[in-house]
Amino acid sequence: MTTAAEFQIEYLQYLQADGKAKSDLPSFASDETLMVNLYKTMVQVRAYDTKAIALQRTGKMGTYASTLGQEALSAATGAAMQKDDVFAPYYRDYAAQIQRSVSMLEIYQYWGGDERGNCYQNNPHDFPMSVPIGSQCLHAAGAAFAFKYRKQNRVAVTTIGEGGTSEGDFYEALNVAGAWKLPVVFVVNNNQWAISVPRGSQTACETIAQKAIAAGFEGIQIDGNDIIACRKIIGDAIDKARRGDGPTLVEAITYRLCDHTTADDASRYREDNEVTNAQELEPIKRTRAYLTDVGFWNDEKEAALQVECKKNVDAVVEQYLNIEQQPLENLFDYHYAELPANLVEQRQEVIEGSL
Ligand SMILES: Cc1ncc(C[n+]2csc(CCOP(=O)(O)OP(=O)(O)O)c2C)c(N)n1
Repeated sequence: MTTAAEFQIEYLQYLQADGKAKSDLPSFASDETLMVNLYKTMVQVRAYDTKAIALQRTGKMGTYASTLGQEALSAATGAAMQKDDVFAPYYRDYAAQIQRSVSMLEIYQYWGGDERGNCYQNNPHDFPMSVPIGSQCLHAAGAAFAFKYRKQNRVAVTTIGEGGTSEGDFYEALNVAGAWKLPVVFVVNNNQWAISVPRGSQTACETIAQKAIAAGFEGIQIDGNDIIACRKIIGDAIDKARRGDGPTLVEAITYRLCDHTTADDASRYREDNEVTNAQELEPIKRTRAYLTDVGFWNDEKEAALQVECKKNVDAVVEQYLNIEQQPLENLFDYHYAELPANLVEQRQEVIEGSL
C-alpha cells in the first residue's frame, strides 16, 4: 500500500498565560496603538457584557449569550477585517461587531427582543448574528461567491462554535468554499462546550481544524486566548483569501467562562475546578500582562480605561431603557419581504386587539 494523502495541523501560540512571549513576535505586536486598541476593545466588551447579564437578571433584557473569556478571538477577528468585507457572525462576537460599527445599543436591542437591533445603522453589509447554528457559514460562502463572481476584492468572514461544526450547513459551506476556492474565512471558537455537550463527545475528530482538509483547504489551530496569535493568523487568512488563494479554517482554542446563555446553569454539568483553571488562561489578563511588560500600559491607564468603559456602557443602558417601544404588530414585519395573506390577516387582528 502507498499513502493516498497526508496532512498535518499546525498549532500556534505566541503569548503564554503570563503574557510572556514564547517565540519571536510578529511586527504588529510592537505597534502600541494597534495593541492598545485591541486591549481597549476587549475591556469595553467585557464591561458591556457584564452589564447585559445584569439587565437580563433584572428583567430588562431577554436571553443573552455572554462572550466572557472569548474576547480576544472576537476582537482580533474584527480588527483583521476591512470595512468592505462582510461578517456573518454567530452570537458571541460583539467585540468584532463593535469594531465594525455595530453599536452596543443595537446589540442590546437585539437581545431585548427588538428587531431594529438587527438593522445596523452604520453597517449595511454585515449579516445579523446567527442563532440558527451553522446557517451563517452558508451565508458567508454565498457572499464570498458573489465577491468572486463580481471580481470584488472583498472577503467574507464567519464565526461558529465547535459544536456548530457538527452541523450539515457547516460541512456544505466548507465544501463549496473549497470547491470554488472562495474568499472566505471560517473562524471556529472552540470554547470546549456546546451548551452541556463537551468537546470530547462532540466529534471524534482530533482537531476541528482538520475538517477543512476534507474540503480541500488549510485548517490551523491557534490559542484563542492569545490576542497576537489570533490577530496574526486571522489576518493572514483574510489576506490569503483577498489574494485569491482560497479559504482557511481557523480553530481557536478558548474556554466559555460563562454559562451558555442566561437561560443556562453550567454548574449543573461542569466542574468548578475546570472553570477555575480556565480563568488562569483568560485573554484580558494575559494581554494586559503583555502590554505592561512592553511598557504600553500601567495602572493609571487601566483605571482611566475602566472609568471610560463604564461611562460608555451607562450611556448605552440609559438609551436602551428609554427607547421607544415597538407596536406589537411589529412581530410580523421582519420575516417576509411580502407577508402571506394569512399573516396579513393575523397582523390586522393584533392591531384591532382581537388576537
Ligand atoms: C440549527 C440549530 N440547532 C440547535 C440550536 C440550539 N442551540 C443553540 S446554541 C447551541 C450550542 C452551540 O454550541 P457551539 O456551536 O459550540 O457554540 P457556543 O454556544 O458554545 O459558543 C445549540 C445546540 C440552534 N440554535 N440551531
